Amino acid sequence: MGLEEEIEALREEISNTPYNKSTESHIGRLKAKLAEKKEKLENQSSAGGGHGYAVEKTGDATVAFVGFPSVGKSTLLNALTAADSEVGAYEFTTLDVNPGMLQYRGANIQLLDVPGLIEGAAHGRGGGREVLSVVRAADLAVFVLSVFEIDQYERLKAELYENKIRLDEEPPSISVSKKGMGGIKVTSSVEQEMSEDVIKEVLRERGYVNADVTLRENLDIDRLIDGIMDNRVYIPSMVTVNKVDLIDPEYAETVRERLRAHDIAPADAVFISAEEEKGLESLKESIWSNLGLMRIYMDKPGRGIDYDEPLVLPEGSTVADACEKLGGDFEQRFRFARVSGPSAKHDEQQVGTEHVLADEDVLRLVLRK
Ligand SMILES: Nc1nc2c(ncn2[C@@H]2O[C@H](COP(=O)(O)OP(=O)(O)OP(=O)(O)O)[C@@H](O)[C@H]2O)c(=O)[nH]1
Ligand SMILES: [Mg+2]
Repeated sequence: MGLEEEIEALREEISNTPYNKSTESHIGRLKAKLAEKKEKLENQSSAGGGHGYAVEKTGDATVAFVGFPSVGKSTLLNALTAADSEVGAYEFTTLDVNPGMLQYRGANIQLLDVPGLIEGAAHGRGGGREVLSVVRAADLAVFVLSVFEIDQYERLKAELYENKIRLDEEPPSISVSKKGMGGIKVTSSVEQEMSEDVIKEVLRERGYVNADVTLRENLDIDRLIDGIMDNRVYIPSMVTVNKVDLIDPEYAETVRERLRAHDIAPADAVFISAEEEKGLESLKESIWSNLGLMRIYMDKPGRGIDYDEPLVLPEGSTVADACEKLGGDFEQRFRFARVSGPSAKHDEQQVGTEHVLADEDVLRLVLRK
């Protein structure tokens, strides 16, 4: 039996086995085995000369537009950026990944228009795997849905999941350290719904013989496997609904219903018309907030405060992070900093490298000569 058949057989067995306490360990083992085989298959095919898209990551953040063919991804990219991505009234106009740069609030946000995801893309058909590798490297996935095809959302999400992209969730809180002896020891700071035996089975299947496993959240089998496999990425996502120019106002309620049916709060989905350039300001605003970025205005000696080109950092960044992003020898020469704005107790507050900055702070670094 080839790897692909083995994977198919495992999938089948998993879906045919009812889940209960007595089958839990068995299912755990099967799922771990499946994850292992999929990884192997992947390594094989990438060794066989599979080449991903080499889109260089530039700017402060990268956003991937994910959608079926012809939903308007290229039109949208063109409307948002200066790039000229080919737009056509037939499917698969975009045979390659098109990058464009969106300037928003002083940040450079790279937008990637990826070819339409199709059925089976995650299994390497239709060049889908290369497309998905682009999504994996992004800081945010934006699902582009056409107003008449909201249901495509589930398929897109499934494709991403299959390709080990986890949306809107934190990485599992689990650590495993290999030991020389003593078998597998499980410690958990919270109560687990899975029995210890299941956890051990899954780890053994992954090849652990002696190891200390520490869990800090209640995990199910899938998240346990995610936690012990490499290669999972965790990125936020959002939804935009395109081609709203084609519907009557009354139909909007139907669209909202469809969104709710897929657990998308209608208020969180951004309604746009890429063609008529409507709703694009809300979309940019929403992309910005989903990326979780903030602007730091640098007060440069002799040059004043630079409001045009802020330093763009992830929310929660510190003065040390700002120094690092600035590069050079700022970190080594750092004496103290002065901060004014939302994070400061008062103007020109003197702070150290550990100070947590906030959006629109003004920052001045005082350095050693
Ligand atoms: N009415 C209307 N048509 C749109 C809108 N956005 C895109 N279109 C049309 O939809 C068709 C497909 O648009 P593209 O931007 O090429 O779609 P795509 O998602 O990039 O498609 P692929 O590259 O094939 O994956 C084109 O004829 C566009 O003119 C919109 O907001 N309203
Ligand atoms: Mg396109």
